[in-house]
Amino acid sequence: SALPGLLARAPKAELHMHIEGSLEPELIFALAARNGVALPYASVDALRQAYAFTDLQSFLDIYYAGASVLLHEQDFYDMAWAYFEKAARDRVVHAELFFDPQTHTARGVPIGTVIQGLSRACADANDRLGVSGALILCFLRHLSEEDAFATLEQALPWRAHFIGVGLDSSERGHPPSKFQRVFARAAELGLQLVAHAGEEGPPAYIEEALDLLGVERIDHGVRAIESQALMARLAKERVPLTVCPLSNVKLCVVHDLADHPLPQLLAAGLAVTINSDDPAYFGGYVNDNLLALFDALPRWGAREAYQLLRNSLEASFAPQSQRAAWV
Ligand code: ES4
Ligand code: ZN
Repeated sequence: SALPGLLARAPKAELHMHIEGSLEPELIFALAARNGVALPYASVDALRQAYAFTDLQSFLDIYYAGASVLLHEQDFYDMAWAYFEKAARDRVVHAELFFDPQTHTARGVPIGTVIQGLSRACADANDRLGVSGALILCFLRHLSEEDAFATLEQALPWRAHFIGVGLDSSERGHPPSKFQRVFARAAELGLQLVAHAGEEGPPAYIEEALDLLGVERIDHGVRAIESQALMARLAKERVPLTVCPLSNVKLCVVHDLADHPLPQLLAAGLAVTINSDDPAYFGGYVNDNLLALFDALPRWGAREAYQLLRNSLEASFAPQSQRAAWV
């Protein structure tokens, strides 16, 4: 069919990807050698073999270990530039990148090193690849709200270099309510607000993210499928869900793509988008996600493809003037 080509060539936005999750094993080993960092894996292949996850936590343990090779501004630049080159090939016209400053500041890397490296890659992606990039600072929810506050304050000298804040890491036992005050502070600063909710956590966490944090989009949100009332609300309010199909399979959130709740979410009128989450760990970039999904869902065609890609552009935080040129 013509669909794979259409999906690959159509302009799209990527709204849910963790830049540390784009570190390919080859780049992890190259940066480890460049920086003299010892890795607990003998080879690229041995590291890739470890990518067999049973849940979110089993992934996060390896993901934080991989990020330990990032020390200098150039390392953050090289990581983000490698992602933008792949995004451009996938016809991503706009990408909003999550980054986890606490993963780096805890190892003694200054937050300015992280933000400057990533921000310079965004500027170059815009100039050389025609991909507009923006940064969203994520708080690690397994750490305290006090630690999140300190991170936000440390980032303020670079306020102009990021557009919003998010919430990621271990969801269960760390509800959005834990971060109500720091999100209120971020809102005062004029930052956009998003949060991971309803990946492993219950539908109530999605409601908390909306009602207590005031988020504009929900990252994942697939467990909304368990609550008819919540589904109706998300559809009525057109709250975008940034869904990551290959991630959901790799972390055992869904059994396989053919069982994914996406068809029901889309049919119920939710503004769902397709994203890669941690592309180096979960089996591919945004077009790999789209192709695998449409392959697993034979009832989906051009109508669904158009809707999903239009949703991604409309749900982005790009200025209205820029979005008007896309849709
Ligand atoms: C993540 Cl898939 C996922 N969920 C929560 N936090 C994350 N950080 C990176 N990937
Ligand atoms: Zn994520």
